[in-house]
Amino acid sequence: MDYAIGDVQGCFDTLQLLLKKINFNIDRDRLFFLGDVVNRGNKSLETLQFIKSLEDNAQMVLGNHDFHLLVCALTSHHPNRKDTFHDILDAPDKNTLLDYLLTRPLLIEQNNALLVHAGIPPQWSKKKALQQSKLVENRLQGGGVEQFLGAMYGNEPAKESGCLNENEACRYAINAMMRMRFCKADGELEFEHKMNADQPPNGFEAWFMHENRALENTDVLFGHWSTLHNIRVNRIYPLDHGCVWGEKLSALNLETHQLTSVRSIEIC
Ligand SMILES: [Mn+2]
Repeated sequence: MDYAIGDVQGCFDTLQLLLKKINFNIDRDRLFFLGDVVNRGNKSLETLQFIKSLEDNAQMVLGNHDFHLLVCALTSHHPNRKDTFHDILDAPDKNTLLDYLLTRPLLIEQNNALLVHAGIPPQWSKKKALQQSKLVENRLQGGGVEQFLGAMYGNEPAKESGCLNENEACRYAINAMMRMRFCKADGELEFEHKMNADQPPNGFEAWFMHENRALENTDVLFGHWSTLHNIRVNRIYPLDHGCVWGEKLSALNLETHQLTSVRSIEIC
C-alpha cells in the first residue's frame, strides 16, 4: 500500500506509533511524506535518518522547515531560537542527510494525485507545477547551491509575471509550494496571516478555495496548515493534523483514501 503522511516535524515516536497502526511493512508499503519532516519536535535527526533508511520505500517533498534546515546548514543564515534541528547539524552523517534533502522534489505525482507541502497556486496546471518544481530541483542539485539557497529567502515576487528572472521564478515557486496559505486568483501570495481558511485577509482566499482553479479536478494532498480540520473541499486533502502541537499525525492510503490517525505522544 502507498500512504501519504502529514507533517512529522521531528515527532519520531509518534511516527513509529502511526506506522504500527497501519501495519507498515517495508517489503510491501511505500510512504510519501508531505514535507516538514524536521524541526520544532525533538527528534529531527532520528526522523530524517529513518526516512532516508527506507530508500525507495519512502519519498518526500520539501517543506519550509526542511528548506530552512538547508539554508541554515549551507549559508551564513543562523537558526532561530525555536529551531530544534541542531541534532542534524551536529551529526556525523550531516552531509549525507543534507544531500538527501537536496535531492528531494517540491512536488510528486502519484496515483493521479499531486503531493506538495503547502499548495499549488490556482493559476497553475499540473504541467506548469511540475515544471516549476523541476526548475528549483535542478538548482538544488546543481553547482553553486549555497549561493542559490542564500538568494531564496524573501516574500517577493508576490506574483508571477512574464519578466521574472530564474531566481525570482524559483523564489515564487518555493514560496507557493512550501509556504502559501492565502493568495489571489492570479496567484498573488500573502504571508502576513496564518489564520483559519474561512477568515481570509481582505481580497485573498485560501489557495484551494478559488473558483476555476486549474487543478480543481485533481486530488491535491498537502501539509503545512494545521488548522484546516473542518475544511471540506472536493479533492483537497489537508494532512498536517498538528502532531507537533500535541494533536494528531495522519496517514492517507493513496488507493482507498482511508485516513488513519494517532494522537501525538511527543513532549515537545
Ligand atoms: Mn510548513
